Amino acid sequence: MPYTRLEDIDWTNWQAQQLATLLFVVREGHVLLIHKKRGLGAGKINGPGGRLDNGELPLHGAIREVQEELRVTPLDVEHCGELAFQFVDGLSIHVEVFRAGACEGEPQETDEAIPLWTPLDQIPYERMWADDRHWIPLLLARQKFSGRFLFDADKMLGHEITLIT
Ligand code: 6OG
Repeated sequence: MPYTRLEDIDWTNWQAQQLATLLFVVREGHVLLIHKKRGLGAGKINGPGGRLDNGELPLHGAIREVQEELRVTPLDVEHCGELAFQFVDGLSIHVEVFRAGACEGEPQETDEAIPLWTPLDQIPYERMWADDRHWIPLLLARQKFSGRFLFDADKMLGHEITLIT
């Protein structure tokens, strides 16, 4: 550290300081996104998600975060991929990514998020983290993925995505 290139990172021994999740409900040609009101990435559009509690399984954390942020329960949840984020200031986050085929209830605005049912051909990548355009299309195509990214604050310095068969 500090890193300037993705290749400078020793990914074999890389361990994230923070474990988090993202979950995308995809239903009837729409995906459930949020305008995030607080936390890392506040002001951006993202999927609902957040950090895991101590010892919590990623699937449980992903469902809990959707319940807390939007007051709905995702159903038919499947694992889609994983993302490793290294920031040049030292922060590192590992994110397990899920999709759901439905949800129970109507999404509501909370202190954390405003729900946005977004048509699949109108995903606002310009208002999202820079990595999203590289893997959300894979999630929508049901192609499993593993991604590694280097960020300097909002700026993506490098990325590498592997398709999982
Ligand atoms: P809380 O602060 O809400 O957890 N997250 C990212 N998501 C995307 N798409 N790209 C990134 O690029 C991200 N970095 C973090 C993971 C943080 C939430 O933000 C996500 C969590 O859902 C750097 O507890």
